[in-house]
Amino acid sequence: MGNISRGFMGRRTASDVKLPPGQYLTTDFPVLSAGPTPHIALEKWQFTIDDGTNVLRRWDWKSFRELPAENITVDLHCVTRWSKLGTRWEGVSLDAILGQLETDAQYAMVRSYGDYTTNLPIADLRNNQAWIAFRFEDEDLAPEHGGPARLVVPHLYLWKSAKWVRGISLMKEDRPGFWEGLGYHMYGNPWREQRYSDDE
Ligand SMILES: Nc1nc2c(c(=O)[nH]1)N[C@H]1C(S)=C(S)[C@@H](COP(=O)(O)O)O[C@H]1N2
Ligand SMILES: [Mo]
Repeated sequence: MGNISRGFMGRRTASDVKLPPGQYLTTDFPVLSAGPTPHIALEKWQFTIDDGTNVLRRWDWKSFRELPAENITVDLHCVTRWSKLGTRWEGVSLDAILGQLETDAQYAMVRSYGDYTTNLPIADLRNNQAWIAFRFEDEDLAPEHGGPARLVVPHLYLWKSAKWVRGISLMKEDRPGFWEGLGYHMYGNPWREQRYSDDE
């Protein structure tokens, strides 16, 4: 099939696309993990939302998979400068997860199996911008890429897309997660090149 007939869902090339500043295009899918890959049995998997004191919501794999799932096609931008375009995922929108949850908290700490954390404003998890994905390119998400399930929040640098997610802690004030505590930006907008803590 030629490029033209693939339509807007087809894979774009460097010439059709404006990448965020300082990024280059890649077609492979590098694995970037700060530690070993945890292997989580589906029977043991849980996802919880807490407010720092109490668990407010809890899903096991079965109840999580009963939530409505969506297919999304999104571009990924890693702070190590690779971008990968048109990646296809299936996942549950954070809108379905957070639902009608009433909270005056403004920030979230996303928690992973294996103890990785990353912080972001709750507003960035809502409004169809973030998903908990469990399939990638029509296959169950591979453990090295975050399976059984990972956060996908494509409008921020990819370190915010926590692999092996296990929950979200709601916070009244912003606090740094793993990379943010090591000098990476608290927000991480690739279009504004917010790589390190002293970038505006
Ligand atoms: N739990 C966890 N999530 C993580 C990481 C990690 O080390 N642990 N690395 C982050 C970083 S820095 C990047 S670039 C992406 C990489 O995702 P990939 O390995 O699927 O390419 O995952 C992010 N999510
Ligand atoms: Mo990264």
